[in-house]
Amino acid sequence: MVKVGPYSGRLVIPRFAIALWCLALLPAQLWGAGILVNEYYNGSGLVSPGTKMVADEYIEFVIVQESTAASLASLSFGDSNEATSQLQAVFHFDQATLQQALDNAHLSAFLPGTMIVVKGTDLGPQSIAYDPLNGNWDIQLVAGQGALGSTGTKINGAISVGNKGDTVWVSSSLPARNSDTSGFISAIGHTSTPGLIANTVASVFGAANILPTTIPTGTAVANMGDTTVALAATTSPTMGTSNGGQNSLWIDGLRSVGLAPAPEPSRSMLIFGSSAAFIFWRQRKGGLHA
Ligand SMILES: [Ca+2]
Ligand SMILES: [Ca+2]
Repeated sequence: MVKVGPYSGRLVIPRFAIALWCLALLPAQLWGAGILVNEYYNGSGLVSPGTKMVADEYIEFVIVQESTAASLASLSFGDSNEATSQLQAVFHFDQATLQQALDNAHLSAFLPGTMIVVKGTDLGPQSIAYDPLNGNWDIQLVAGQGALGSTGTKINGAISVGNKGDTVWVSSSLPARNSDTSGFISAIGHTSTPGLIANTVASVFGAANILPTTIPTGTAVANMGDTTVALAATTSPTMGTSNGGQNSLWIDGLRSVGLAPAPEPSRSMLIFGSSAAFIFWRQRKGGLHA
């Protein structure tokens, strides 16, 4: 990467080398997409045929950096068993559905502050009328339609939030086995008796990412904070909208950055700045891998 210029004799460091060095500082998980688990709801229903998800439950994600349909579709997400000892369901977003939402909005990527809901069949039809430039920031995918079970893994369960415990996660890679958390980029959960997965989430992302309690049906676990997670159990779920308090202030802030009419170089700097803040937060949490 470093060479001596043939004519001047000065030490020349090619610009691409500097760029590569900067990019090498970015964790691999940040390349594809930036997305965090923001809330999940514990219902009492059954799994509808063909959906692999309890019909009255949902998971809510928030996008924290611009993400294309392809990058989001390359991720895996799911839950754990009630004992939080192993992964239970493994899902992925359907790329064509995400692309349709982007086409509806005339955008090439989902903007920071966008919310993606994956829900059971009892919670209304799928909604991909995405239009953040006019205030419509959420899309809602029905399990079995815009969000699909990943059959390429040996883990083939249904998303079913447990009363005793659960963890909901996003991974940059398809888990190789039901204990594989190596690709996790975000996870939250609840349990008073943590198993392997909950313990790993607490050690990688911070103890605050596991709410130390059981929850009854009809209860959501919601992040009331920002990238510094502050979980609360609530009987007032907010499917597809921010969770109030600091969570809403943070997401409003993400949206204002995403909509800022900045020229391209400034916009890149903003994105780099949010990435750097995200990395700092991840490093403060104690690392990326289990
Ligand atoms: Ca449940
Ligand atoms: Ca919410």
